[in-house]
Amino acid sequence: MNLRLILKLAAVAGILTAISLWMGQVAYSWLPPPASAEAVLVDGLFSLMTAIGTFIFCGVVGTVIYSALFQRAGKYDESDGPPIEGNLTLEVVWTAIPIVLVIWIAAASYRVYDQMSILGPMEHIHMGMGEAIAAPMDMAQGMPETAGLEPEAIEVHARQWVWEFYYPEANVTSTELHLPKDRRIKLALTSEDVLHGFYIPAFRVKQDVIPGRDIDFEFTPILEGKYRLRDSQYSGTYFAAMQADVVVESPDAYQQWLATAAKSPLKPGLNPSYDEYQRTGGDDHRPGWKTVPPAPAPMVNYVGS
Ligand SMILES: [Cu+2]
Repeated sequence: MNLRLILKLAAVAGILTAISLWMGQVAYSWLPPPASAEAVLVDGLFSLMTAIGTFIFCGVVGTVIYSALFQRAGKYDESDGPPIEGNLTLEVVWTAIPIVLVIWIAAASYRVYDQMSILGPMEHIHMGMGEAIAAPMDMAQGMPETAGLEPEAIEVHARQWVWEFYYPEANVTSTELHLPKDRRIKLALTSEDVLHGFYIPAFRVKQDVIPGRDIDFEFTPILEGKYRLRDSQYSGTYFAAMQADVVVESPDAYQQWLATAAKSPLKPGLNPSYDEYQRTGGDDHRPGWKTVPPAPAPMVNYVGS
């Protein structure tokens, strides 16, 4: 290879790198605002993978386009190309680069999972032994300093098709999830019937809620605002209505909310699936197959909107 060609290729690689880095930054805007410490980590990983993907995509597609435009055979040239066989350097390079990339992505992913303290599915669960396995809380850089404080424990009960939240310390029940900002949250996820999925896109965390199990799930909200909890596992007829608002507020506002809610009398909570079922007259007036009737609205201190 002559020097000219090397310089040309280096320039192309430089341009590709610049485009990839830019795309990696743009990738942050494709996702909802990162409202948890975990979301920041996940978005960083997503940005890295987008940048690497952009480099490979542009490199491959660019080479194909360049070849098609500038290296094409003459119109009636049907002869074979030169019989090139074997190039040890090239083979070593194209084997080494993917290996390095895969190891790089694996290491970055592992680091993110490690910082999130995401455990395997079996470690999430304490099998009725009354003993929760605490996640090793190694507050990595970027994670808010909440060490020393016990995680805020909240119970999440999933049933067809409503989310019910219980705050044991204040003895409060709600159909809208309230969370204090910058505080480690420890949810105990239980399902009373079938498989549901706890998923808040703005938090980038997701966990299956498995009937018969009591699953610990921890994360740290860092951005005040209103988000949406969705069911990420198909759980039956009114599964799409199985959503709830998630309000992240300052610890003071959260305590205030708990105190006010604790004084409120119990009333029927939000339950869109039940309302819809009633409106259509139950199974008698529904076309097609019968459905499991939705559970009646839970009795809660705070309904939400
Ligand atoms: Cu569900």
